[in-house]
Amino acid sequence: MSFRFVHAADLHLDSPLVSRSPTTADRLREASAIAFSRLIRLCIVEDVHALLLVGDTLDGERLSMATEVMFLEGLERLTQRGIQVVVATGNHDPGDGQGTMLSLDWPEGCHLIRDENVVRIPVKDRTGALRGTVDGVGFAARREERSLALALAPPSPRSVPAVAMAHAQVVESRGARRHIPYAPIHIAELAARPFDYWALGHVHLRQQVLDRPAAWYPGNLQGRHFKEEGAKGALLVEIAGPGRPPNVEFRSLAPVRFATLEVNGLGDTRDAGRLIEKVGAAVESLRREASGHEDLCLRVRLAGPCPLARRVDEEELADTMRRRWGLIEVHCETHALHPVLDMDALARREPLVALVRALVHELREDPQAAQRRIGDVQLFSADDPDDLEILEDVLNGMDTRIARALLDGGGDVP
Ligand SMILES: [Mn+2]
Repeated sequence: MSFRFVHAADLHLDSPLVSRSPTTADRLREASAIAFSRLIRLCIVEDVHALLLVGDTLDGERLSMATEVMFLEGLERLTQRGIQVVVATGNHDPGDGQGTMLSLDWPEGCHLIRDENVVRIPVKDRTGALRGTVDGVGFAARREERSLALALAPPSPRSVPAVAMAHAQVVESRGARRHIPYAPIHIAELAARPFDYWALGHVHLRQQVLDRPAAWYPGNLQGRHFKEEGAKGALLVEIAGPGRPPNVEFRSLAPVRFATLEVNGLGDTRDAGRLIEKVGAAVESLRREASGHEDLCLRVRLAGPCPLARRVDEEELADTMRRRWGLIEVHCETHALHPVLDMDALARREPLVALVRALVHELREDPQAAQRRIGDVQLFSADDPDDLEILEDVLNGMDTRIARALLDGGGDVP
């Protein structure tokens, strides 16, 4: 008998969205409600045994009445159908005495894991048969520096799949550095606790952090800014039996997607029409990927040589794009765009351009070289994917940007 559940985390309901325009903020509030109703529908349509919400369900203490009603009614639709709901607290919605999480009128069949004390929930189906167990810990207070998940251990022996849930920072996960390192845990520590599945929350980038036992972050439910890009949703998990590897499927639920488009190859773009056409091709391909049911907030980075480099107005282009393709929000960045330069000739003429070119080439080919140059200062690790991404960003077009700066400083365009 399999155990089937939906794993979601970091809903951040009623996030204040201060960094967005009022219009976008309205769309995102609506999108967050739609994503939540899709999450509920997913549980019903897939007829799962449980919904796991692994922390930061609420963004902060304040929950509007409309959101509170929507949230509790959604959960009640599940519990009425015999689908159990397990909610663990996180740093945004701690379970201490004054918290909103404690004052909510949770429907029967909802379990709140509110502090560091391990809770084990037997999950049963409608016939009363045991399908799986969920062990979890939660945050009592906002700041939690202890490794709470270390207290979790699977039942032994067991007749049904065992799942662990914890809002925690897996130290080695991608994008971990963008989050405060609350309740840190290492991959080796997850591996040493042989659950059938680790349901994690906190890091907003969806990822599998470990293969056996499978450990996943589902990412947040609806992106709110450009650090939360791509399709967002929840994981549908099925475990055929204890010790069996889970089947994990991502389901896209967010109606609004944040994305960054890098547009290069503009060397032959001599007029506005051609520029719009080139950018439009990139927008269309993103739309196809988003399968047409997501509205887009776009950041468009134009880079490389372009005859229009000195004419492009960021705001004007963004506005044109927004209207033309019905996008919610568009930001254009053109700082990496430059006039068509003969870099070989420049490098021969300008020693600084030659030096930067050689350096960029060296760092691209051999990221370890960056480490050697930086020396013992532990700012950069050539083994860290986050660091390599930052390095690649910095290097991208660096030689031509410096060449352009030199030219703007009095040189002639060759
Ligand atoms: Mn968190």
